[in-house]
Amino acid sequence: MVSNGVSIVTTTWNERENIVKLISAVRNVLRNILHEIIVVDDNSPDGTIQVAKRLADVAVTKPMEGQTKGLLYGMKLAKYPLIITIDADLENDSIHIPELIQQIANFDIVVASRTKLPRISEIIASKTLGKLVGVTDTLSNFRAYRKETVSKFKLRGGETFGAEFLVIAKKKGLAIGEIRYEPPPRRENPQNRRHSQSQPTDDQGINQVSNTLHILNSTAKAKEQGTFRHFRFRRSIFACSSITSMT
Ligand SMILES: Nc1nc2c(ncn2[C@@H]2O[C@H](COP(=O)(O)OP(=O)(O)O)[C@@H](O)[C@H]2O)c(=O)[nH]1
Ligand SMILES: [Mg+2]
Repeated sequence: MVSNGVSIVTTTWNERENIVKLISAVRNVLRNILHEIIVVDDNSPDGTIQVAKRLADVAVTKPMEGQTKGLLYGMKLAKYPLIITIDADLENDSIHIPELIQQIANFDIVVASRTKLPRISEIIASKTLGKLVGVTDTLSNFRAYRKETVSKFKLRGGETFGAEFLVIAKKKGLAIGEIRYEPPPRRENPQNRRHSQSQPTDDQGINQVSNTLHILNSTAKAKEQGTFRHFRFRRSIFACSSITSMT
């Protein structure tokens, strides 16, 4: 599969310096493998797109919609049968790409999970949805996908698109694999990271929790209708709700 090529998809918001480092690291890791690098930028004010246009194979700007819509957009542009999604801020070390490529031979989706989850919303997702799908870091967007898998899915595309994708994949009986890595320290959260000053990082955590609850809730409904037969949903939702009410 890998001999047919790998599409690397990343999204950027004010990553002018990091995108240079990321592209150089990815090119180095994939120097013997046919690949393309796709950058989806939401018109970052720091001019990331000009740098990306010079260094990436595909660099596009689009209206401001956030990271996960950007990933979906970039995945649709991918020309190779294997897609790797990776953050541009260097928190996902491209050194793990070969392992993802190796593992995708055995699975339909492989998630690179962090061994330490810094946000409470990520821990909640891991302890609930994670148990459901057998992945410890459901909100990690550092992943390998078979392109044929991605094109079949209809997704809500919120902040937890990654988790939603895993639930649907599990329901469809796709094979989900995982590799684990120790993440570097999380970077600071400057105000200019996100496209909207009204969407600071705290809100991102709340969005993640609310989307996690939404996905659990829809999954529980699907179970009632007999379309999904996994795990103890009530316990998951209870755990999730009690933790949310504490935050
Ligand atoms: N296109 C686009 N990319 C974004 C947006 N917000 C974040 N990103 C990118 O998505 C990746 C992960 O974002 P980050 O803020 O680090 O998320 P975190 O690691 O979950 O805190 C980085 O490459 C960001 O530059 C956005 O609104 N639009
Ligand atoms: Mg980050």
